[in-house]
Amino acid sequence: MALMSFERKYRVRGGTLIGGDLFDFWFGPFYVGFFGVTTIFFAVLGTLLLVWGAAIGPTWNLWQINVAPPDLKYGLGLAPLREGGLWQIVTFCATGAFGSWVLRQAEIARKLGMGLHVSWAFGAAVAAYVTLVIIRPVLLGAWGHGFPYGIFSHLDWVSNVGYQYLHFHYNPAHMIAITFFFTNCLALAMHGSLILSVTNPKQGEPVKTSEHENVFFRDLVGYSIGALGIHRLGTFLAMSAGLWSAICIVISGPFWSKPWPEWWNWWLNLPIWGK
Ligand code: UQ2
Repeated sequence: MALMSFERKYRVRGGTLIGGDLFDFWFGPFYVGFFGVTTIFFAVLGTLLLVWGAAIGPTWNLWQINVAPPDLKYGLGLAPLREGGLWQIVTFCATGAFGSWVLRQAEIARKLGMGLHVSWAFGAAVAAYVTLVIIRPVLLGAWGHGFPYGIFSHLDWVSNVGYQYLHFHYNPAHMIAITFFFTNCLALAMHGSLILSVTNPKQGEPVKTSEHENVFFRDLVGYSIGALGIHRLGTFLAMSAGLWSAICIVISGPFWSKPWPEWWNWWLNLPIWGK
């Protein structure tokens, strides 16, 4: 579908954060904007560099292709292209592309007079990525602490870093993050199924409305959070999951370098047990 009839009304000028009217136009159905241009630039360059990394690597097996960060000996300096420099530029491109996408979302929302909730929500996911490949490596003093760009290789990285702290599931921030991921699943399953159920009544019966949604959950659990409330809850749960994920990894190393199970010794070390 090219341009739907009502869309023309919403193709308004302004709302740009940078560049004024310069890139304030559409390419087919897509809004361009300054950040549309930078998104395309970083995404294309980063992707081509990953393909090049694969080409100079030992395999074209999709599962095994790997573009790794530099050795720890390079610290926070630039590494030769074939020894992690490629990873460094790809990381720069990815951060540039993700950041541009956040700002493009913000420009479109501003143009339409909407809130910036989508930008902030996506920003939480971007923050988790940036924490893994920039903030934590910088705090630890070497780009080599970033995760490698590859399917199996990043799985190996997660496993190795987990075992480095003996048992990562004892990390309290990791526990909180997982609790948010699971609760997010519960909330979306409840919400998705509720909406599908009210919009799919028996043959010949009218579609049900928000009254039925409220009554269903009041009958079931004595409480309805409301049509707007469930979306506030969902945004909160999803952003919290991303943010606590970022927290659980950024404290591992920079602020806690022992096995995570030992962190719980604070309980035995309370001054209330005597002796
Ligand atoms: C609700 C409501 C919706 C919903 C859902 C509920 C009409 C269409 C799913 C029910 C939500 C409750 C009871 C809160 C659950 C809390 C947690 C932490 C999972 O009331 O309003 O809108 O979709």
